[in-house]
Amino acid sequence: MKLQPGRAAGRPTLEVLPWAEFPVNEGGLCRKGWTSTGLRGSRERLTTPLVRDRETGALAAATWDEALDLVAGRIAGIQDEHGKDGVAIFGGGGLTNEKAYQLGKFARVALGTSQIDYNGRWCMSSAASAGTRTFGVDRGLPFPLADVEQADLVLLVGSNMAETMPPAARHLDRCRDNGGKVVVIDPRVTSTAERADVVVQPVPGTDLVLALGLLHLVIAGGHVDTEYVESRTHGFQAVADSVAAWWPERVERVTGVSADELRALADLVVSTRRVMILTARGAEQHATGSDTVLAWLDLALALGLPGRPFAGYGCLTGQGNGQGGREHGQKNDQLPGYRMLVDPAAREHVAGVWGVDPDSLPGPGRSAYELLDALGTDAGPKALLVFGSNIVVSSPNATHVEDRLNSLDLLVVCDIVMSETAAMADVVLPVTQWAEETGTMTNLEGRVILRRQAVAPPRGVHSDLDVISGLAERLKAPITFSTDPEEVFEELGRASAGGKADYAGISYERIDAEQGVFWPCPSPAHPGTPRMFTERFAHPDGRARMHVVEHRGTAEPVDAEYPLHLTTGRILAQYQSGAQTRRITDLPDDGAFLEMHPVLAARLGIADGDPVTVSTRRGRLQAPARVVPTIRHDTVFAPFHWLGVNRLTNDALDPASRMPEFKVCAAAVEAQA
Ligand SMILES: Nc1nc2c(c(=O)[nH]1)N[C@H]1C(S)=C(S)[C@@H](COP(=O)(O)OP(=O)(O)OC[C@H]3O[C@@H](n4cnc5c(=O)[nH]c(N)nc54)[C@H](O)[C@@H]3O)O[C@H]1N2
Ligand SMILES: Nc1nc2c(c(=O)[nH]1)N[C@H]1C(S)=C(S)[C@@H](COP(=O)(O)OP(=O)(O)OC[C@H]3O[C@@H](n4cnc5c(=O)[nH]c(N)nc54)[C@H](O)[C@@H]3O)O[C@H]1N2
Ligand SMILES: [Mo]
Repeated sequence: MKLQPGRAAGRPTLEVLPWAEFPVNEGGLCRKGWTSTGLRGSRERLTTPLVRDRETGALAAATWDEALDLVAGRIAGIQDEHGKDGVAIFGGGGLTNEKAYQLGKFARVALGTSQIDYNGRWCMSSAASAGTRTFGVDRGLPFPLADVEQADLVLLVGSNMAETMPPAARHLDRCRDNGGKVVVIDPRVTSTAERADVVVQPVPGTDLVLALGLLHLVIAGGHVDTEYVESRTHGFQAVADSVAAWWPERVERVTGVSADELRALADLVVSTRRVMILTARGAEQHATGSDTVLAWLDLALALGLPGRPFAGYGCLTGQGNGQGGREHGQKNDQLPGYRMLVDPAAREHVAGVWGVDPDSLPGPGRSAYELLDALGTDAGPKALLVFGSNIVVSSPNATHVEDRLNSLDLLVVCDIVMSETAAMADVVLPVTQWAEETGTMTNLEGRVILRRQAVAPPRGVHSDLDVISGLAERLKAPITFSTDPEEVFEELGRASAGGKADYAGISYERIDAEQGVFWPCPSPAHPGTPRMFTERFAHPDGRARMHVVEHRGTAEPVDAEYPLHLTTGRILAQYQSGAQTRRITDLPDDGAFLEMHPVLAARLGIADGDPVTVSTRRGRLQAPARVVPTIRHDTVFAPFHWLGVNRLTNDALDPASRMPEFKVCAAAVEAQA
């Protein structure tokens, strides 16, 4: 098998896109972006396939043919014994659209398995589920990011944008320069909060009640956009009835946000016209995450925001291809273009593009955590192939996940470095990274952008597309899997045609010429859709749905034994599981820490920098204390970039999105003796 570079291989990206004029980041990168080339040619890069020696237990170099023959042979054996679903796939939101699409097709056609899901389940799934229910479609931002600059008021609900999307935070600064106001809702006063006009610090996991309380005040004050609600939505009356009982003092008891603060916030919201509500992981990564987003969407609709210029609701997407990665088939229930596997017409269409019998396609499989939880059990898969995720570090209740991975007959990991998950694998396959391959990504605005290959990959390294194709061939798949990204993209366009995320009119040429193209874009003559919902929503009758949601509270309330809320998140200098950023020497890597308020620290006899033990019902972690006045007294925070933090987190899942409750569980902290 040979690596096939994209057609414009070697052409410097600068000639393709005038970056400084690119409206999303204006050529700006964050610290991780500037240093990311550090992994190129680094000794940390994997450059040869590795196969675990059964006798010594060590990973040893193998040729690509040996490794792929072995993987295909073991897959065939496992499927003979345990059925097609004996083999599972775990994908990633960092993969290009071409890879994500090809991975979904590989699972359903070459493996015939229903068992595929991906790390986006940890990421935007709650917002995706809520957006689909309310609007009939899920697109992170239904408007360009630069619209933020023209808003009168931006509400950031659980986003630390200044650390997690620094180039995007410039738009926020300009919004304020233009006279707009910014509200940050976060249990911590983050660097994003430092740029805000108003900071609201709720108890973790109570954003839902905050939204209900605001809607209560909007209705009580007579500020509902009645004309909009009547002409563009369904379900308002039931929602209005349900929030009647959420008067400010009751909201205060749940959220810790005072009744006065809530009233002031409501006054601000109703006195401004262009209000933008943006949620991120702080509000979404909860077992009530999808209901929380529904509640904020109800508020947005009652105010008549979605579709109004420079206003509305958006979800701040996570990974590089967090948006595209969730559209084209690596989700357990999904076919390309946001089509659903259970829909006979969708199966017919996509099977037609693929050249297979629709009846041969499996049905929906398990969601990400349920899949990991089932590995190696009697009813669960016996083999797992991982593409683009470091699951032992980033999954909730990680000790359990590690146990499940250890119980597998076969673990295959495709990665660029020896991640903690790769280190557990039976077979490790070294793949190309961003600059070394061509492919498209869809950003948080629904803008499809093209990243051309700029440099040659290290010798011995192949693309994920090569791996998929090589395995499919060895598994005697009924169809072939192209390794040429542009060819795959053209096929993706046909497969997505007529779907909600319709790419049929998008080509590599157009992306280059137009600074990206926004989906839906059903034909080459269509201009693409930067702003959605201006006239209608994506439900068949064009109206949005409002939803009654109830306050359920967090899955694991605090008690005498575990009296503190533990929340987790990110810091500027590290990325996700740290697999890439910890290997870049220019980035500070101080390890995990536990942030706590001086009042709590004093009560526990802890000084800044002291080693502490934080424990939950699932595990313990030792880390230095970081004593800061910016966090709530009842809450502690740890970044999840280092192994061990997720041994503490709760695997309670949201019933609709299957999102785990990363953002809150009950914890105890003590000084180390
Ligand atoms: N530096 C850096 N940037 C990144 C990443 C990274 O790993 N490092 N990862 C990327 C990815 S994949 C994603 S998904 C995004 C995530 O981007 P963000 O969502 O901005 O990041 P987080 O730090 O996970 O969470 C944001 C904030 O939520 C707060 N929070 C915790 N619990 C609650 C709660 O119950 N309610 C509210 N309102 N807030 C709460 C935390 O204190 C935190 O400041 O970042 C992307 N950018
Ligand atoms: N406690 C806690 N846990 C969390 C979160 C949280 O806020 N708190 N956030 C969650 C969120 S939002 C996310 S998105 C996840 C992310 O967590 P992970 O899914 O673990 O994400 P990464 O660390 O980016 O892992 C990606 C892996 O893919 C490799 N890789 C990079 N490019 C490629 C490629 O092109 N092909 C292949 N095959 N591999 C590649 C990288 O080297 C790395 O090992 O973590 C989740 N976990
Ligand atoms: Mo994410």
